[in-house]
Amino acid sequence: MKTQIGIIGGGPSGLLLSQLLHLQGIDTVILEKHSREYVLGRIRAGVLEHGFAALMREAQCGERMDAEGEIHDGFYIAHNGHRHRVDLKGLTGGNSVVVYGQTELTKDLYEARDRAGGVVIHNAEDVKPHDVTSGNPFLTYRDGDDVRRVDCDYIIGADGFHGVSRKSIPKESLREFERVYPFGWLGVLSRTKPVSPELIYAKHERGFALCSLRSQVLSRYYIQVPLSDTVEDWPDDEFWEELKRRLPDDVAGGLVTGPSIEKSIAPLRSFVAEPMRYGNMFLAGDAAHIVPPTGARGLNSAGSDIYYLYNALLDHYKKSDDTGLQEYSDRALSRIWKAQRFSWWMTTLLHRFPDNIPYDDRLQHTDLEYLFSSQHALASLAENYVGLPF
Ligand code: RFL
Ligand code: PHB
Repeated sequence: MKTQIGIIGGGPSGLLLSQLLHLQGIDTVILEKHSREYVLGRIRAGVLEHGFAALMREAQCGERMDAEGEIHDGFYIAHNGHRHRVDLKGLTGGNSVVVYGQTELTKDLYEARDRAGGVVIHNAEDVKPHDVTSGNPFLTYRDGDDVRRVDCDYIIGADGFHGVSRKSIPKESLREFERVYPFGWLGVLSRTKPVSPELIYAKHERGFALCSLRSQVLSRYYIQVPLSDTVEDWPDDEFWEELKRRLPDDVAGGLVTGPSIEKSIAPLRSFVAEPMRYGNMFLAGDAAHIVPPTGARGLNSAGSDIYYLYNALLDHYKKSDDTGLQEYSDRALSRIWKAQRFSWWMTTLLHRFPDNIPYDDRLQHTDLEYLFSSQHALASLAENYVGLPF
C-alpha cells in the first residue's frame, strides 16, 4: 500500500489529523492496534478548549459537539468547606470551554473518516516504523500471518504514551523529562444528574475530588487515591461516601448517587519527550507528552500538536515550504511546556501530597488564598484553562 502520510494510532490525534488532511486532498492511512469498540470504550477527557473545538469544526466534525456539548463559562474550586467560582468568560474577555466527551468526539471522527472512505486499519499488530531517516520511510504491520507494508512520505506517531513510535527512536536522539505523582485518580461514570451544572475541583485534607459531567444526565466524578488502591477496593457505596466527605456540605447534600457504569484508576504523570521529530517521523499527542488530568490539558495539547502539524504538512504539499515541518517540534514544545507547567501547578495546588512537610502545606494554603484574593492570579488561571493561543 502507498499513501502520503502513514499514521500510527487511531485515537483523537491520529483521526483528527487524518480528517483535516483529507479535506485538503492529502491521503493518509491509519494503523490502529485495537478494535474500534475498544478505542471507544475508554472514558477519558471531558473538557475541550475553544481552540480544540474550532479544529473539530474545521475538520467538519463539530456538528454534534455544537448540538450536544455544553458551553461552560466557569468552574468552581472548593476548599475549607466553601466554593469559589472561576469566571472563565469574564476573566478571559469572552472565552469558555466545551464539555463534550472524548468518546463522543472520537466517534464523530471515526464516522467522518468512514463517510470519506478513509483507511483505518484496526487490530494492526506489531506496527513498526522503518527507514525513518531516509526519504522513503515505511510502516509494517501484521495481519494474521501476513506482514503488510505501507510506504509513505512521512510517518506520524500518534499512538499514545505506550505506543511504538517514541520507543523506536534511538535513546541518544531523544531526551525525556518525567515526574510521577504519588497518587492516582479513581474515576466513576454514573447515569445520574450532575451535582453541579459547572465542574467543581475540590481540595480536601483527605485528598482531591472532582465533580465533572458528560451531560445533564451523565456524571463523571474522580477522587484522589493511593497508587496501591485497586478498583476492587472501591465498591460504589464507599466511593460515594468518600466523595461526599471531600465536598463542601451544601454540595454533598445535593449529590445524587447511583450505580457506576464505568470505574477505573489512572496514575498521574507528567512527561515530555524532546524533540518531537526523528527524521521523517513526527510525534503528536500522548506519544510525546503526558500531563496529570487536573488542568484538563491532555487532549487539548494533542489538539495543538495536530494544528501545527496539519499546517506544516499543508505548507509542504501546497507551497513546497518546509519551514513548518522544520519548526514543528520547537513550536509544539513551546506550548506543551506551558501546559505542563499549568497541569503541574493545578495538581500541586489541589492534591494531598503524602510526603509534604508542614511548610509545604502552608504554601499550598497560601497559593489558594492568593488566587482568590487577586484578579491577576485568577486571570492567569483562566487564560491557561481555556487554552493559550496556538
Ligand atoms: P490516545 O488517545 O492514547 O490514542 C492513541 C491510539 O494509539 C493506539 N496505539 C497503537 N496503534 C498502533 N500500534 C501501536 N503499537 C499502538 N499503541 C497504541 C491506541 O490503541 C490508541 O487508540 O492518544 P492521543 O490520540 O494522542 O489522545 C490523547 C488523549 O487521549 C489524552 O491526552 C486525554 O485523554 C487526556 N485527558 C484529558 N485531556 C483533556 O484535554 N481534558 C480532559 O478533561 C482530560 N481528562 C484525560 C482525562 C486522560 C485520562 N486518563 C485515563 C489518562 C481524564 C483521564 C482520566
Ligand atoms: C472529565 O470530565 O473527565 C475531566 C474534566 C476535567 C478534568 C479532568 C477530567 O480536569
